[in-house]
Amino acid sequence: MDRRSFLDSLSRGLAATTLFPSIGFAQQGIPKDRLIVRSPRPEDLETPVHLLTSWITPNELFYVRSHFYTPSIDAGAWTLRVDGEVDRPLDLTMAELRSVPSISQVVTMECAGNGRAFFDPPVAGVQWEKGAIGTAAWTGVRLADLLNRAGVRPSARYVWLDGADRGLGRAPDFVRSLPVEKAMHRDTLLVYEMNGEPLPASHGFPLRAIVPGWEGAYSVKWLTHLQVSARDHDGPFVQAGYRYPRRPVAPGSAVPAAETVPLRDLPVKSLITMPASNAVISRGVPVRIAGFAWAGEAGIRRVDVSTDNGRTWAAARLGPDEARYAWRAFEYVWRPGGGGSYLVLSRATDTRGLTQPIVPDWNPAGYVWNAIDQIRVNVAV
Ligand SMILES: Nc1nc2c(c(=O)[nH]1)N[C@H]1C(S)=C(S)[C@@H](COP(=O)(O)O)O[C@H]1N2
Ligand SMILES: [Mo]
Repeated sequence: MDRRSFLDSLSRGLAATTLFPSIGFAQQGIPKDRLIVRSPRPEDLETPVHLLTSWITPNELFYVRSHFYTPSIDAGAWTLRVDGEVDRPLDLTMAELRSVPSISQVVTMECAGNGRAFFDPPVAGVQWEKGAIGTAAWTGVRLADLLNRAGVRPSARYVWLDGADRGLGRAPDFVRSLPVEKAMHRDTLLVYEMNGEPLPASHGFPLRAIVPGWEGAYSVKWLTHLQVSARDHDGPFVQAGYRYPRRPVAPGSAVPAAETVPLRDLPVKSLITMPASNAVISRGVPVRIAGFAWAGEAGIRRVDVSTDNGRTWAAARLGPDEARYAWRAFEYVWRPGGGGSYLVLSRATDTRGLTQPIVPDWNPAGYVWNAIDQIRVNVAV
């Protein structure tokens, strides 16, 4: 399937998109006026979950997580440097990248800190609730193709990814380190289009990584430098951030770095997007409960819904749209027995048989909250 028909095939629920000329300055910010501002600058914007109504998230509704200011990049002057443990270092222009046959993939991206606001005791960091997640069709090239062109040496163990953003004040640069096996995986991409448009500035124009199934911070934006290395990067975004306790810890405790391991793939999780929490529903009318479920590198086997505080569960119907690393829609039609206030729960199970916990493990940075989701619905008496 060529790229255009691939994108056309995704168009269900997505407004028509236009292909823009490929080379130019960073796109002006797309309007993000419907998002929740967790920080205006650097930009941390959360999607209100009731706006997540389609399998593909439109660009103007896609959450933004940036540690530092969005760099303004002239794509005509921009190059990507590939060096380190390689036989032939490369300097690639955007025109060279675009001359390679492109591939498109629908991938769900979620910030490791999504749901941080729900941890008890509370933890420091952006207080994301449920909407630091979205799904897009990403178009670009395989990272493995570039690495093979450069000739990765047997000594290589990691690929360090660096973007054009700079640490604020004395803050260190945002650099992430990807194990070479995941970097060489055919599904790991460097992309220049998001839902058929050039990458918007907030999402990494002109080029970003897409590391499918793994927590969002691996998908480095505004890429300028890939350094292949025999060792892990020693910066704080690798050695301190995005790490998780090796064993479950008492809530509130301090965990030394030596007792942590890097976060990688996302755990199984579901999200009810409809009805909105605290909605008031008329009596006697069936209620459509809908949302999405995802599980990092695994697929979704089932989603169950409970309308009686988890005493009983019923299988939801899974939606028609599927892609290896994309969330799956679910739907359940509920006929409330009578008026009153109800908790509606959703619980996903992945293809490995893993299911969502009632209470996720507390961890000092508040990562990967994946409790069974819940909303409250009030049925008119
Ligand atoms: N260069 C750079 N890349 C980055 C970040 C950043 O701050 N700088 N944030 C990361 C994090 S934490 C996440 S969750 C995703 C968010 O991508 P989005 O803003 O396109 O949603 O980008 C990742 N890539
Ligand atoms: Mo993130």
